[in-house]
Amino acid sequence: MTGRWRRRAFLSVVLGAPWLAGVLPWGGSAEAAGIRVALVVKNLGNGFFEAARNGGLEAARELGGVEVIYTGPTTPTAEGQIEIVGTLIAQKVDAIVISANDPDALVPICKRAMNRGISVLSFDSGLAPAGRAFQINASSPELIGQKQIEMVSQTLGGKGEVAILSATAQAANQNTWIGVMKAALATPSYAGLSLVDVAYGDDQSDKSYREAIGLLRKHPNLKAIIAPTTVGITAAAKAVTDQNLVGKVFVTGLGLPSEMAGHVHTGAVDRFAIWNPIDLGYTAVYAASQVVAGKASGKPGTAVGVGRMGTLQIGPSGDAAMAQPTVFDKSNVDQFAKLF
Ligand code: RAM
Repeated sequence: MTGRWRRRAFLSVVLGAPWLAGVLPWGGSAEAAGIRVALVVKNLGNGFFEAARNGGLEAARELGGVEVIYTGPTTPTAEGQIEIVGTLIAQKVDAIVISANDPDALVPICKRAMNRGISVLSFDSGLAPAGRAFQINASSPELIGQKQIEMVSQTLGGKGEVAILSATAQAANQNTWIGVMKAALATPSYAGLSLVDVAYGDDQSDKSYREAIGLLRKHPNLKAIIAPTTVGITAAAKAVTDQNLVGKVFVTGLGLPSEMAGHVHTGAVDRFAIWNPIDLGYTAVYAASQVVAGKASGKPGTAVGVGRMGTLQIGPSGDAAMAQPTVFDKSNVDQFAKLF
């Protein structure tokens, strides 16, 4: 038991009340027992992570006594995150919840954090098991990958050339989904679709846009771009629109209804999918707080209570998955665009 853990255990005994739930016996500020949870995202300025931050803040408000430090590099690099984690170690935060820009490069610094008694979890884009207690996946990686092939097949009537426009080449989440997509494309159900290219826009709008234009020029028979990233899908839809290819080339993948509604209405996007990023951030901060408080071990095969999201089951390999991705089209995009 580390010093911090001892202190927490001691506090919970002394207070004799569920202090994590923000109910302090003297009715004072919960800050006295404050847990500091750092939410380290791939990069700042990404609407997906901003929605996750809002969910994290909601969990902190609900729990009381939890402070969320929302941080990340300006561009999605492992180096930027390594520097940030180093600073968080020096600041002695209680937990680090990270969407990693590289599953392996972050492991040594995250191990150092754990050795100093900091709870480390990954969410969204996972860290290799050696670098964290467990990984929270928004949904099952298989479902996310398959859903994108199912969508493109529905839009194209099962036929045509498709290309993938991804985030960074090291992103564990996108790489897992691409692996599932390739496997699905190799099955007889999708024999009419051919994957002609995979490009990387690094979750930067300008680079994603340039890469999308590059795909359109390089593959004159391209029928669809699948972008498994909220940044990439927006840039690809804009590229298709600017090139006057709406109706000829369709864009699909993972997007935020708030960013995609316009493109769905113009027809650049027929359908796309996503899970609720607010719920993901809420779950991540809630789970981390529970581990810090000693209310959950975070060990494989155990469960963590996550407030309004119920219970997170940690699988045998230390991975926990949340809900199914939802598909959005003209019928429901406006309704959800108000939320995320
Ligand atoms: C981008 C990021 C994030 C991913 C979403 C779908 O915002 O790459 O990691 O989960 O897209």
